[in-house]
Amino acid sequence: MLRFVLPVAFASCVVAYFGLPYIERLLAEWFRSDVELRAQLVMHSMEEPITDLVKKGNESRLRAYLAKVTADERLLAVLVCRPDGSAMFKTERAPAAISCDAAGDRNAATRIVQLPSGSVQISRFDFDSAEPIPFRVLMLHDLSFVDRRQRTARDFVLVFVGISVLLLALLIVLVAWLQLRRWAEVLIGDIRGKRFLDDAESPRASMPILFQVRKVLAEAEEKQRLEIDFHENWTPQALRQVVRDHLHSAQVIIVSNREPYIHNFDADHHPVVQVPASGMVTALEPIMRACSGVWIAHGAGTADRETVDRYDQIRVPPDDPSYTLRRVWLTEEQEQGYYYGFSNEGLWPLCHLAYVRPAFRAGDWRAYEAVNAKFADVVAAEANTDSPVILIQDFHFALLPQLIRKKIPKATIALFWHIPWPNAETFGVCPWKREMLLHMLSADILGFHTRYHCQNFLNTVDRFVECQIDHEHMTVTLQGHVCRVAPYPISIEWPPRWLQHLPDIATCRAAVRERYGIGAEVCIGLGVERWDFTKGIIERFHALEAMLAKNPRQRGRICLLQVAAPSRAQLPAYQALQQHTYSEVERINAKFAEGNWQPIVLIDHHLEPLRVFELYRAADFCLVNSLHDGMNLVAKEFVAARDDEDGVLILSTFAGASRELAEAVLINPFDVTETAEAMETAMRMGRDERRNRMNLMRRTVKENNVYRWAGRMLMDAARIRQRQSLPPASRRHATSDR
Ligand code: GDG
Repeated sequence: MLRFVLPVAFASCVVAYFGLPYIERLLAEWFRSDVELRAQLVMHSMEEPITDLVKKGNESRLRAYLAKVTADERLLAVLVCRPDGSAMFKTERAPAAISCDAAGDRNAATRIVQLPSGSVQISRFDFDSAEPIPFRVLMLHDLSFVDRRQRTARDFVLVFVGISVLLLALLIVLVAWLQLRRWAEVLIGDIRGKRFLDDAESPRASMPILFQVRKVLAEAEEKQRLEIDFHENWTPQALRQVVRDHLHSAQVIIVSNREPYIHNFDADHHPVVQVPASGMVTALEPIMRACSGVWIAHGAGTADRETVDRYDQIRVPPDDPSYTLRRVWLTEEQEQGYYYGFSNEGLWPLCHLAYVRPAFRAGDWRAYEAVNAKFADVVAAEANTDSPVILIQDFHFALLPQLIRKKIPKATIALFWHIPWPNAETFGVCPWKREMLLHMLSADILGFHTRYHCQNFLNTVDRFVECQIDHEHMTVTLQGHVCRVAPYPISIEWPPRWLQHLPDIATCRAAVRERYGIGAEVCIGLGVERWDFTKGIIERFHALEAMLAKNPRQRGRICLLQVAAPSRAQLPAYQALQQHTYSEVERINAKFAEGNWQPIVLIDHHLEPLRVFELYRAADFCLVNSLHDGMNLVAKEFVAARDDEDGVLILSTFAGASRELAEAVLINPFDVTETAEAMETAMRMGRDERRNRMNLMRRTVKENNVYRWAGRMLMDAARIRQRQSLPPASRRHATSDR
């Protein structure tokens, strides 16, 4: 307020300082000429009587006459003087200091004399031709009233200026406040809706200051994005910095079904820790190591309960504890309905176009609801602040965003969907589609691997939910809540920590050949997956069969080493897949085996991560022919493991990874012939081409590592938190800006 009032007050003082003397002078001039006119008027009216009385020498009548005339308070006195300067007559109030000489010479008809009692104006009238005695009259007017009026006028002007300044200042403050409030509202609307310069044609863009601020905001955001996008060296330290600087060290909570460390009893009833075969765990574990925090997951191991403390917590990783794992216990029925039933027999086949029919049972849905509610309770119990950052993982927890939002309204919630999102028609077969979508939209961020999956999601929301969708900014607004839908292509840590425990490539190759009985001249093709029908395991066997049938020269020269880590083995579809796998391996091996050579070596159990990475280093090519896959981390792990810049990656175009690893040999996994040819291409490919392709892919995975994946999501979470911390924009902007 002072900043507005002071300049106005200062300017008014300057005007008053220079203007007041001028006004005073002007007023004095006016009053004096008025008094002069008055003196002439009075003289005019008394000229005849006074001449007559002087001529007659009748002093008593002259006294009486002049006493009447000077009864006027302003007319102080009249002096009648002889030509020699002596006084013929003086009225009573004539000041002693003024004599007939005071009139001055005859050229100056008027004079002003300063007396202690105030100023006096003397007007002189000469009657030179009067008979018998010429005389002159001095008329004295009291001018003290002029001083009084000047003072009054000055006081009035000062009060007037003071009040005007005050009113003006108030007006300026009011207008400025209204204007600033409006700009603030518009800016807050812009910042919330991330609309900076894209509506430059709108009338609001005509406000120059606003335009400038928006421009700066747009530049700042762009700079931040570029910094993130071109940050080539995303490391655990960089991620920690994001949490510290941008999220102000907020508590980070991860929620997933699968736990990063499972404790199972071995044959001697000793708890043994195991890292599960899971792409989600592969990606999230290094992030938790970097950010600390709490990871909440289903305790599914046989020794899990024995290894937690009384709060169901355990510090992990076991060798270097850096974060807390909080285990949640489910009953067998809950696990059956929520995990095996709705998640894996319903949503998994629904989201993967692998032509396995999804099964939806009301009982499974109820279990899914109950388990989601249970996890929401645990999240609320583990939150140690009212605004934690909660990273929910995968399709097991579609209901969690809304359930958590109700318990922790200020939480920043991100749900990452690790599997593909199908098109609207496909998703439409889910009986609880609307409930799922409404719950998901309570998140602040919904992440998918690819833009295509985001578009599918937005189209699905468009079809089944009444809400506002901004396709340009990829946001969905439902009942005032804005949910950002964005692609975050997941990745792996770089460099993978397992590499430091492994010897050079030649030693790894020798060890693997020895372990699995593969001859020195035999080319090693590798497949690593959870034993899942989406991964195309049977299809790759058929491709190998087709290649060996078509090209007998390759017999004895290639061995496909297939790791199939058992997964969801309780479910009929997975049991059938396992049986089918065994029978196909047996059939194809029997068809082509020669001497010690057999075309397929099946590793039908879970391997330790170190052994998996040893296989990557030993392989000549890695075959990733998923029928449908959100991303596929095996492809990225293979590339990361090859610090010799050798090896060929064959990759399905239906895996999200194919969007980034364009230098792989890309295939349609449903086309057996094409896959067979790709294997031959890999076997034939020269060293230079292998190096060039591998180099490019290694650069991509190095730059787009998992720290960058998490960093981008956490930066977006930080931006959302910043926006939410702003005061609410006015209703008008809140609706019109979206
Ligand atoms: C989902 C999406 C998305 C495999 N066998 C063993 C083992 N693995 C490890 C691999 C890799 C991981 O499992 C599998 O990664 P995928 O990416 O293929 O994963 P899914 O489990 O299907 O995961 C997928 C992923 O989420 C991440 O968002 O990419 O599209 O379906 O890390 O090395 N690990 C160990 N032993 C094994 O026998 N230790």
